[in-house]
Amino acid sequence: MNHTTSPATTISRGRAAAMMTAALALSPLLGACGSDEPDAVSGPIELTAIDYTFVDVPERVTAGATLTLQNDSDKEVHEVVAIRLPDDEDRSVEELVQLPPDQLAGFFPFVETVLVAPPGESGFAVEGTGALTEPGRYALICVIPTGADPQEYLTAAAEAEGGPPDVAGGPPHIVEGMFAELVVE
Ligand SMILES: [Cu+2]
Repeated sequence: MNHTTSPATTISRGRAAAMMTAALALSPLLGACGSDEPDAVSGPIELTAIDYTFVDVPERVTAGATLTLQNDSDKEVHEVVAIRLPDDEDRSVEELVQLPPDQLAGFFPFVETVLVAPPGESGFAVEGTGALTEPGRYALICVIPTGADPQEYLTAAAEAEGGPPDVAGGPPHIVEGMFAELVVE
């Protein structure tokens, strides 16, 4: 984001200083009462996929919020696999995506929804409806092989009927950093 053309730069220095003072005065209050956490977003949660991360992932959403996925890559197909992590799982998503593939696969029964989006297009649900209905902590991951041919992937995914598509490619996009974490309340 380019801040150099922000309207804030046109605010007079005196006004900016006054706003800064007000913000500083408020911050101890916010910290003291614990209300500095962002409010939960009710959705739709419009995620954007780029090579190789998710953009605009809120920290907290309300139960029932629906995910959408826009793929802004011009070459890679992307997905968002939303996994409702077990309550006794306390490792971060960053730790979980480093597990060996067979251990990571142990979380696939907890998949709530999967959206897939071809390059430059909006996504569609291949599992669930996009809605995150159950409160808890979620991992959002993309495990599509790096460099996979989009059309080949989509064809293989349709043939696999919910199983993992068998296509040529490099490591899954989680290895490139394509994962995120959010809380449904
Ligand atoms: Cu991806």
